[in-house]
Amino acid sequence: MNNDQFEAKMRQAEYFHELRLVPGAWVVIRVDGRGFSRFTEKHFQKPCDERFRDYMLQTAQVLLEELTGLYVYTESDEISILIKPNWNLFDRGWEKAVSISAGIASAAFTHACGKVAHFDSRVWLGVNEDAVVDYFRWRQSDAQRCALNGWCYWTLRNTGVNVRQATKRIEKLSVAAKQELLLEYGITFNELPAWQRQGVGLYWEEYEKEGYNPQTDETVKVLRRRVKVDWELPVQQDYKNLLLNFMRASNLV
Ligand SMILES: Nc1nc2c(ncn2[C@@H]2O[C@H](COP(=O)(O)OP(=O)(O)OP(=O)(O)O)[C@@H](O)[C@H]2O)c(=O)[nH]1
Ligand SMILES: [Mg+2]
Repeated sequence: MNNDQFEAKMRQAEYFHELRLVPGAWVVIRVDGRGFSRFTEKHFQKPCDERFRDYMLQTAQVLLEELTGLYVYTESDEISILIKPNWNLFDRGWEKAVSISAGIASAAFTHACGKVAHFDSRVWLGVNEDAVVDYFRWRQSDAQRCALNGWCYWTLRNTGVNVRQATKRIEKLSVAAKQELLLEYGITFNELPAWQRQGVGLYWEEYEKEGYNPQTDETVKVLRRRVKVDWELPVQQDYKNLLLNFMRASNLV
């Protein structure tokens, strides 16, 4: 076997490397903190911690920029990055998309937080705009469910109830009953900060900046892009409209 044959034989065993993200499909890459239940328990306030949220937001912004995303959504220890159908980064290689996004998230979070943390990553594919809307509604309802459960669990724990009792007390309660439980402790769930209940969105916005044109010696207005952090994400139909706007605007570019 000559060198070329040997090279080809070895490359053949890189079995998944040729996999490509389906052409023309909407892509969402979701990264999720690995073992963050234990990690957050050691270092952060429960159930929601502003420092932790800020590290997640810094990580989300790096992902939006590095992966040239259209929209990024973060809740709990996860970040979803929406990528437009004609995205061509990494030649749409599936292995690259998954491994590089996990690498970026792990590095950015570790850098922001000062403690080593890892993220896993996966790819979701959407056939059309409606599927993408469903995806983000799905993650937003996960945020609502986790926030309500987290608040119930830690409110009970903070009054001296043990793990088993707290878990048992809330496991069969309806959403309304969980909200009632919180009210008994003076917490109105719907008045908690929106970032805790709805998650946070990041997207590009254009703004006008004053510039100087040396050729005409004039002050001119120029359009620039910056990342906007949306602390009050809408829900239901309004969220759908926001997402459709991003997707339709991206088709014009
Ligand atoms: N203390 C604290 N914990 C948080 C906060 N946000 C998310 N978490 C925790 O992060 C964990 C995220 O859940 P999972 O991703 O399902 O669990 P995990 O331990 O990361 O497990 P894997 O993702 O499977 O590796 C939950 O235990 C949340 O309570 C926060 O602001 N404060
Ligand atoms: Mg996790």
